[in-house]
Amino acid sequence: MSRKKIFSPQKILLTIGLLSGLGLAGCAGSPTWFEPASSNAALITHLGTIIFGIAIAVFVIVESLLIFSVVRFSRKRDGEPAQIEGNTRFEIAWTAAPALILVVVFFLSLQTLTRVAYSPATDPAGAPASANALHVRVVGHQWWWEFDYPDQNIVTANELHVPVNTVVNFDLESVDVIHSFWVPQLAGKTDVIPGHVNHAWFQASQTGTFHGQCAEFCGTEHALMRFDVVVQTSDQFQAWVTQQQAPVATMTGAAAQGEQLFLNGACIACHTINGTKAQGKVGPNLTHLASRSLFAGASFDNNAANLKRWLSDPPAMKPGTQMPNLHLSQSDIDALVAFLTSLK
Ligand code: HEC
Ligand SMILES: [Cu+2]
Repeated sequence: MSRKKIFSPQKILLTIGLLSGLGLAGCAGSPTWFEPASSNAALITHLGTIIFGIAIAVFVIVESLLIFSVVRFSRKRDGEPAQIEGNTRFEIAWTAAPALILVVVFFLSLQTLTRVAYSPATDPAGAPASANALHVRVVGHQWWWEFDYPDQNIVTANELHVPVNTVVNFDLESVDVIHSFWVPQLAGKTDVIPGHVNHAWFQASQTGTFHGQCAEFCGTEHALMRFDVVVQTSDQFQAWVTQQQAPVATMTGAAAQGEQLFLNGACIACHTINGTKAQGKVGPNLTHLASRSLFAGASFDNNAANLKRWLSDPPAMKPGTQMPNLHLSQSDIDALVAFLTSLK
């Protein structure tokens, strides 16, 4: 009877291949810290690379010693090797070496931490204060992000617009549980804590759309609590500000019918539309909903088909969501979506 080998080289290679395939598939389109797009993210990536390098060196040394010992001192080769106990010099060495590595990593981390913690716009010890820093209040909600621009009088959700090469100072707050604000390509994680205002900042060095994600487990839909950061040239950003400040357009046809349903229905208990009697604060401000490319924690493409699916049964699309199924008729849903898609 032949004994089956459990760990054939083919099987090991296959396993490694499958695992790395899975890992890469999981990364497609998700946040990455490998391509920093701000000074802070560059510092964090730099530190991460050093620590990763140290970890690889430790791995290679330890595994080589292990494999060497297994082969060199195998019973098959020379019989049972000498049984020794204790070696003071070795023990001191393998206690001191990791301690030394940890001390080095600690001081490198401390250095990075102090450099990313203070915004040049608020910290006198930092770089020259930039007078035109942008101020954004970030409010974490189960499970979506609110972005307020107090100086511009804008309230939006799940899509943060910022100008390139400008310091952006964030005040982070939560209305419910602890969340964490994280945009790997722009800023490290900062906790978003109820009853306490935390601060973060970044200065984007290139334009583009960067993915953000809540990084502190906050309940059922933690994974669908995402957002996008759209970094624009200052002209594009100004155009966006002007658009967001504009009042709601006058609706006609089905959209006007939808507007009436909205203003006379349950929606106003939870949603705000600037300049109307809809002043609810439980859900996202919808004044310029149609200007955003994603909705519900940046989880779904913002188009008529998805909005219809959403209004017919929100918890079916995002289980656990705080927006209930309002049991709307199909004709009401059609009119409401005509209205929502006109909120440019
Ligand atoms: C009980 C409160 C409540 C009521 C009533 C309510 N909503 Fe919502 N709505 C929410 C919450 C909370 C969210 C955020 C859901 C999430 O992302 O998990 C939301 C999300 C949305 C979104 C997606 C917005 C975005 O930017 O992500 C739309 C569109 C929407 N609601 C439309 C409506 C309409 C239309 C009505 C009335 C028919 C309505 N809602 C009634 C609470 C409510
Ligand atoms: Cu979360």
